[in-house]
Amino acid sequence: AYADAAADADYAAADADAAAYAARKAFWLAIRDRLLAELAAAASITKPRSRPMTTDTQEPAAVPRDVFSRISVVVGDITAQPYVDVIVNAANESLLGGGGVDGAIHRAAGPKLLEACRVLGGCPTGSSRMTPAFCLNANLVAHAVGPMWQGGDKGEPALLAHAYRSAMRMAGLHAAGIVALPAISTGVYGYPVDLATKIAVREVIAALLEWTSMSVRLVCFDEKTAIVYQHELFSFFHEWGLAGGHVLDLPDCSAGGSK
Ligand code: AR6
Repeated sequence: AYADAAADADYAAADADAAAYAARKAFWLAIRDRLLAELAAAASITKPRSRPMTTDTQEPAAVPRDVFSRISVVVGDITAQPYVDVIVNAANESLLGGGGVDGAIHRAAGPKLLEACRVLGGCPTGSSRMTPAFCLNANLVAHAVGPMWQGGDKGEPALLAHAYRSAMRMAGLHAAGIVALPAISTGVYGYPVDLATKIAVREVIAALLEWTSMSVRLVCFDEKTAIVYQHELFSFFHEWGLAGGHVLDLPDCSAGGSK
């Protein structure tokens, strides 16, 4: 009778998980449908709209379709991801750890990460430094230092772009196949998510054009950020005339990971 009760409890828990999963999946499918409807409504636009330049990155003349198949957006904890070659950290200039994703990465990597960071002696804003990943399920960590948001007129866009570019370049030079990235500067540093996302997407695409065997997993800690990323990716590839032929990966909601 005890075994039966335990089995019943297992089945009930599994049913609850399945219901939660179905609800989250329906949520994402509704968002995808809305975005597709927006794209269809905008289909009369045939040439790229002009976008405000947020960084000094050159607009690519054309974005090959495969670039978009090398980007996925997931919701979750970056330290709990399946193996990646490089995890990008949102660090500060001291490189000596902190809260947010930095704290999570140091906790998961173990104390050797702090020792390795100490040797580096800091890193200026807009740049990055590489260390081993120690106990993380990854090979290397690129510690990127994004800017603190101070209203947007203190060079924040260029500094954020350079932080991404530096980390992606580090990853490329280390022959990374897959790179996991958090939304740098959008937590403790207060960078507005919509503005930061435009820069992140642009820099990631520029890097994927350069490093042709690299893939990127954009790891969002919350669903709201993931929606902004999805939206920016859709609008970016719509602008470059690639809509219709490719469906982006939906975030892996089964992994959970809301704040
Ligand atoms: N996995 C993925 N994303 C996460 C995680 C996680 N485990 N934890 C937080 N985020 P933040 P910043 C998201 O504050 O704004 C640190 O103290 C978070 O929701 O980690 O660049 C450093 O030492 C947000 O979307 O980094 C610096 O002093 C994003 O990661 C300072 O914070 C970045 O939030 C850097 O601030």
